[in-house]
Amino acid sequence: MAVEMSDNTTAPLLVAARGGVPARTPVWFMRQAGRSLPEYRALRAGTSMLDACFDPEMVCEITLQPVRRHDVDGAILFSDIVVPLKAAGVDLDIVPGTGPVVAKPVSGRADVDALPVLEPEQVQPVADAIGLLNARLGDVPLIGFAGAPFTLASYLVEGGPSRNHERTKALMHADPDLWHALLAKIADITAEFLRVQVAAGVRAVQLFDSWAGALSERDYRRFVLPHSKRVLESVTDVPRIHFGVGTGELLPAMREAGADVVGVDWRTPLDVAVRRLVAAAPDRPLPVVQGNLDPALLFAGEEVVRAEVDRIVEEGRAAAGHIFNLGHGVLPDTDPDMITKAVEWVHRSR
Ligand code: 1CP
Repeated sequence: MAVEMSDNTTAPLLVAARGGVPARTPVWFMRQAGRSLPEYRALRAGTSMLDACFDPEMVCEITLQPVRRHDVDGAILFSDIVVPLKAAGVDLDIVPGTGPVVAKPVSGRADVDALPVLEPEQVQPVADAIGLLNARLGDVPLIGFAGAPFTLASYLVEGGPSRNHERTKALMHADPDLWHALLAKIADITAEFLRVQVAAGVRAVQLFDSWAGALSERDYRRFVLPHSKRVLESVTDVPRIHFGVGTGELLPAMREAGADVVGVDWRTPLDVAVRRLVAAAPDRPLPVVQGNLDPALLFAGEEVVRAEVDRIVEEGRAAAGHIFNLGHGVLPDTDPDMITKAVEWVHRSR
């Protein structure tokens, strides 16, 4: 589906996202804001994660920190995928060292019926942060984001981080009607959260379906794809990036969800990913991809990182556009100087 873009900038990230030829290969890193930066840890000391997410000045400053330090081509809004759930009234917390923890996990019809809708004013602090950021970012595009319905459902059903997603998969198969009702409600919240961010001025969005790779393609198509597709269709005027971990087998199905850019983790080389995406839709234009340096390799030394950057840039030439990124988020102990160097090498690569 052609997307109407109101943003006529030459910002490399946005040019690449539309399949154009940017002045340099754009690069940003998932989880670039936060944990790996000493200036982030200093600023966050004494403030809980969720309090930080609802403090516009703090969101603005944390979002800017990696842009100042690394010369990245995109700023990712500092927030979390559970922020819209919290704002809408779901009782949850982000526990240091663990992640999101839900007080009363969803298990039956009454729990699904009780899920609230998100009113735009409940995430006004996020919109305010975006306003501050746009005044301070210059031409570096701000990327908004939200959690995809499946990944958010996993936190709501499991009650917290989960390795196997067993309660989630049990619900999906044992009571498909309830499952679809749950995902439809989450999709409404996610779509509203993205609409608020776009209205406030983000110039691209990423839909994080981090845990979708836990599903078979069959289950993804039946239980998840229609809901993610509906969310992506609800965002109309900025490029949309769609990302998951371990999704090599799901790439063709994910393309059907309709995003402008498909994120690829480190397990699938970008040229292989492009072949799979093309085979799934031979009549559509060549896809645009984002990825896919293994975040663990930032610990392997300069020579390794430099060679990986070259390989990935080369493999990315198979696509209509390539936004360089990691295959998943920056790991907490990563040396920030290695991130700065990787950015420099990506920029020098063409
Ligand atoms: O630069 C950035 O990307 C920072 C903004 C950001 C983003 C995009 C944060 C801050 N969280 C997210 C998205 C997010 N949150 C995802 C999708 C991306 C991914 O796959 O990594 C997911 C799955 C979460 C859920 C979450 N929140 C986890 C993972 C738990 C698990 O299941 O393994 C964790 C640890 C959090 C807390 C969190 N989010 C962000 C920060 C800086 C933190 C740590 C806060 C703290 O402990 O005080």
